[in-house]
Amino acid sequence: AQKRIEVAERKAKTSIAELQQQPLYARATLSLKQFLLDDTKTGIIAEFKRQSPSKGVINGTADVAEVTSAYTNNGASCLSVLTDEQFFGGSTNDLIKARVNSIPILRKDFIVDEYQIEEAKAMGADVILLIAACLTTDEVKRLAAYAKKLSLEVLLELHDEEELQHICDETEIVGINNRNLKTFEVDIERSLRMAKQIPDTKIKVAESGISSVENIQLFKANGFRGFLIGENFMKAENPGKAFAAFV
Ligand code: IGP
Repeated sequence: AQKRIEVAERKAKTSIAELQQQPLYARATLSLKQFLLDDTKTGIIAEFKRQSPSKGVINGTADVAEVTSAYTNNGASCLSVLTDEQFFGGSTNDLIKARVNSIPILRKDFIVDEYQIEEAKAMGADVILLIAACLTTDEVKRLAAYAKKLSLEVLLELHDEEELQHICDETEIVGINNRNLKTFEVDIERSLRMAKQIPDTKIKVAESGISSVENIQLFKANGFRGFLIGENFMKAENPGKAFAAFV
């Protein structure tokens, strides 16, 4: 299957050899899969997101180390940190600062090549996001295999039925984005329908627009193990406190 969204290539500043020398590159990564399969944990992937194309500025003052530490101490199973600057106001530094925590971290970005996977490893990420809409099926296979070689796991993100073809042996964790990438509309029913078409061997993650414990119960009842939540926490002045009150 073909990709449907074109992502502009970025200029590489640092060589791969230099990335591999960075202090966090050699650390032992954590397994998101393991954290999501642990029934004693919440399954919540708590996101640090300053702004978004649909909402504009969500939180202009939150401190990344403070917020991600509060997420972690109150039971998040994983952290998601936006590193895309152009649309989400994130940065490599945000992820490095979140690395004070000992739970898996997802590098949330538009990954289209191996260089960005090397970068993810160098900044201390454990998991990379591969968005089906930005990639061909062959690219997903190739990039997922590359991530595995670096001991990184992959969250493959789908947002409609046509993208189910992007699931492959190399992608063990599959996210369904409840938010339509073009209209920004949230449709949970569509996600539940799609989930039925994903093999049971895959770990399913529900993404976006989750704002209640009832939402999570519904996803759980439909076989989901992970719940990616950003805005619901970030829109609060103190996102860590909002997380603590939620769980
Ligand atoms: C979080 P929300 O609605 O809880 O803030 O959503 C996350 O799913 C969303 O930020 C997201 C995203 C993405 C951002 C999902 N897929 C791809 C950037 C790129």
